[in-house]
Amino acid sequence: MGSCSATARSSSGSAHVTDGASLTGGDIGESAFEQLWSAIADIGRDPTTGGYRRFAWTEADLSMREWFGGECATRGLDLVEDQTGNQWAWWGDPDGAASAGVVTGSHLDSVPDGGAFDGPLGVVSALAAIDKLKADGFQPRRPICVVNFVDEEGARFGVSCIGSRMITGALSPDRARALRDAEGVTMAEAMRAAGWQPEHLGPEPEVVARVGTFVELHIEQGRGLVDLGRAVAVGNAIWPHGRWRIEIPGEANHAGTTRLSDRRDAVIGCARAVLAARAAAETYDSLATVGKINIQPGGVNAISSSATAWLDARAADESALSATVAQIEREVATSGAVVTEESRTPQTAFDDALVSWLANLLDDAPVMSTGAGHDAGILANAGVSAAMIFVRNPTGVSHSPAEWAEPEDCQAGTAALATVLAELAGVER
Ligand code: HGY
Ligand code: MN
Ligand code: MN
Repeated sequence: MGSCSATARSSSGSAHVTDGASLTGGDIGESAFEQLWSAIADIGRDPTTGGYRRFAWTEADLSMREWFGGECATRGLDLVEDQTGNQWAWWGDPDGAASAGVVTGSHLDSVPDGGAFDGPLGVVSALAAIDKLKADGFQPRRPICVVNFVDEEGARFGVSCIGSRMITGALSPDRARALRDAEGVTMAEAMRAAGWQPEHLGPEPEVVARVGTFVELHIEQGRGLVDLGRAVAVGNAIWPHGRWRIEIPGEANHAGTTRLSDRRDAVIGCARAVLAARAAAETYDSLATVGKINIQPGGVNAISSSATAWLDARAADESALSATVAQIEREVATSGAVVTEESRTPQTAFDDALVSWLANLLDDAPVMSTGAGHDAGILANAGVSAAMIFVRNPTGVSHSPAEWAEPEDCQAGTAALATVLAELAGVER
């Protein structure tokens, strides 16, 4: 693929990107991007925190899906929804072409109080890139698609990347249907309430086979690009990571009458689990976080009868990840806690040839790995040629309303994506 780069740079006519300042002025249609962006700015936004709560199959998520469908219709893209709810908007017939499609996009759901960019930046940039290609009179020789993957964050049902895991066979449909949210609603019930048929969930190899190449654009979730002074990078790998549920037993009793020596306080075990996660991460140079805790019965004047803590752990390699979790398991066992794996995603290497080709095409863009999970990683692990484009985040903060990208960097990302789509879809590969 690297050999394509010399002609690639000139044939698409797109702006060449090294940083925001080098973007050809007005090339992408700033107002088109801004219009797309502002149309979703208030959907699922909590006015108090400024964060987004766009959880799968909720009203906010359904509004985002409807918005996406409308934008695809406006562009004459054919919207196809698979049985899991992923939305695929095709420019060209995915089943009538000699080569499988060039797919981009990301997700529109969020974590609790998430930022505006994690997910939507990839979708909006994809639509804006298509606008640019259409305005340029570009005729794809391979079908191009913008995808919105359902439930990437797993904020509601606990398992991330439900949409891509399901279609690739990485998540069992029975398990997915039975996942419950905090109110006890199963995923099957939530889907059905939104008008879907969860009984049809399952692997969809014919859907995956339409994806010849997948390039997901995403806000960077750290400060790599800030430190490098670049607007855009290419992602080449994802750390192995997973989620574990820690159930800590206790015994309910009166806070004002129970002697300290007589207590079995689940919150003490929970505190031990939190500190064990931190200690294990320090030992193995990994990352371990307890970001969600459920304490029962939750009375100020009652000793807790049980607690559930969720562990998110990530590491540079599989053995460091396993060692991190094993150390935490040993520590929490002293409180009688039981640890259950809820999901685990192996180390992911994106397509090397695609990564080098992208970096070369995008003016020797830096190449970086990430500890964040993405649908691109799930597809790559299922054998799809995939890679990512990251856009600079000056705050370096993500999964928070502080997440940010400057407008000129959004333009740079869109320009980069337009270039990539034009090159990948402009010649048979
Ligand atoms: O949690 C993650 O890694 C991601 O942002 N979905
Ligand atoms: Mn995220
Ligand atoms: Mn994301």
